[in-house]
Amino acid sequence: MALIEVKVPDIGDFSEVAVIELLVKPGDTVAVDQSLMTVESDKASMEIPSSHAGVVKAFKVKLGDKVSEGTVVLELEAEGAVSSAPAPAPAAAAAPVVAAPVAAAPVAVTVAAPAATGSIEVRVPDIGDFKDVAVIEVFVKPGDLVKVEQSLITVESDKASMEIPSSAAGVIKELKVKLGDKINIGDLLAIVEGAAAAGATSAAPTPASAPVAVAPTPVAATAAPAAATVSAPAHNPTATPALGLPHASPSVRKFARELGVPLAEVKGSGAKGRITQEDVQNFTKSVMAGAIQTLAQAAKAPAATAGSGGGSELGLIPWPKVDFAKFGPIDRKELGRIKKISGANLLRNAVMIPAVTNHDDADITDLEAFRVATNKENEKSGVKVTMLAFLIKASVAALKKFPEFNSSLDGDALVYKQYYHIGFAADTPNGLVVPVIKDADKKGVLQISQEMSELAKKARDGKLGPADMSGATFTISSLGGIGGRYFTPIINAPEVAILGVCKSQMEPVWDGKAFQPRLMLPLSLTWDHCVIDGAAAARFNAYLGQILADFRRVLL
Ligand code: CAO
Repeated sequence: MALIEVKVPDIGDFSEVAVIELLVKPGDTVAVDQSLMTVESDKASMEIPSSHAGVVKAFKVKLGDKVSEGTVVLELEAEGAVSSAPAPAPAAAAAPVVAAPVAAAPVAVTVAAPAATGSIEVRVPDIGDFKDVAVIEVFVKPGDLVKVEQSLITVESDKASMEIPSSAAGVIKELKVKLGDKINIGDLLAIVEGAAAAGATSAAPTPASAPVAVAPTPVAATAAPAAATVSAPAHNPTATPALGLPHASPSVRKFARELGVPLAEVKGSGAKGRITQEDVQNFTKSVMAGAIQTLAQAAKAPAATAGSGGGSELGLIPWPKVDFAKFGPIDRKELGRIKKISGANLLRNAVMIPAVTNHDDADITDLEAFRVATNKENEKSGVKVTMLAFLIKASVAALKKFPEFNSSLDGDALVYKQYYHIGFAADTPNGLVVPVIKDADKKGVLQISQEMSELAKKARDGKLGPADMSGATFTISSLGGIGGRYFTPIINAPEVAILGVCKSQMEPVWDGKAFQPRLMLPLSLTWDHCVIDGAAAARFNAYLGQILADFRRVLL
């Protein structure tokens, strides 16, 4: 495979532009024309495309580096030396390859003209290679007073965007374009009723004409630079719309538009507050989370409103947006896949289930002694009997006695399951997962212990498959090996209850005559009040406690 040097293509008048965003990383497979990085000057931002398809071997520049036409930006192990660049010989293995630019430098546009009065046609100037570019923003309306160089519209291709300025001063009489229109060089944009001090007139696409009056201002990744460029000039105080443009690359702007995300509401986490694709994704997620909450509220609305005639809207204030870095150093780390998935599930379950938690204590003095003795006897077998395995077995007995705890809601019906698959929460370096012991009612404590230890290892190694984690009818979350007294676990929908267990400890327990030292296990049972009543939950916990205190009760 040939090693190819990818260089900065002809980027027009721009030189020494800063690399502000790397869009690929070593090891990535890239296609011809795929954007590799974004560079930005004070007037434009543009994405540098790959001249070849292949695998990125190494970057030759880093964030903040200044590059110009011809700078080697990365090395590519080419899959096939097919270049989109106009010049280089396709077969030239190590030859420098220059990709076609994706964002044309602003090109001289308008011919300076004497002051004009009367109707003046403002046309699309020379916008380089771009054809059929879409109008994505319109800054002015008929009746507005515009100045020369004031931005009228923004156009955008998939790789760059730019503002088209007015070539004349005066009042907009007619606007000839609207959002979504595709425009080309020479197209009529507006009729301006010329003011006495009018500047250039026609936007004749004739760069040869010497005096350059107006150039389109690329705002590609722009915002901040565009604001500086377009609005800063003192003679152009009315070009305020450009000030509000969010700072984002063209592809991010396109991405946001496809999702219907208002960029103005997205907080950028990139350099100079630049909005990245991830910011747009995070914004979408936060909106979705809000929507789920509202849906949950809406689902409950009939009950809530029946008596009171109100309360159907959540009416929450927005999530606080805090610039944490203002208060001290921070380190931002994106959530992993498991955390994202479990977070979304936990949020839904927490919001949608009217959950109540009952706390109780179980006397496990004898059970623990039995467990320790069993482990001593079985030392050579390699299987360690765990308290959690006993809890699974005891829970099955309680689920059999109180079947609604082993059920799920399905619309208006309750589905009672005749099988007992018990999930157990496992803490892994990547987040919380819930492997499931299938048919726990048919298995002994030894077998459950062994399966649990295998599943827990698989969980830690990130090797659990969907089958290992599905079908649970009831879940146990044990923090017993870690500590704490009680907690309120969140139900793992569509289950209707979950048992939380904390660390057992010796406590003085009154036996009617004296305090006795007993090993007490804290239990926290969370249950869905749509399905289960408080009395049933108290009975479930009490029964569970009785079994744990004396496992012979399972036989009764
Ligand atoms: N009280 C006191 N000690 C306990 C105990 C309890 N309830 N449960 C376990 N222990 C002790 C054990 O005796 C063992 O001690 P030794 O090492 O001295 O023998 C130690 O804690 C570890 O126990 P274990 O090997 O039996 O493991 P476990 O069954 O407690 O836990 C697993 C296994 C997978 C559940 C656990 O590793 C885990 O991931 N727990 C966290 C679950 C979690 O995060 N829940 C919260 C979900 S909600 O966010």
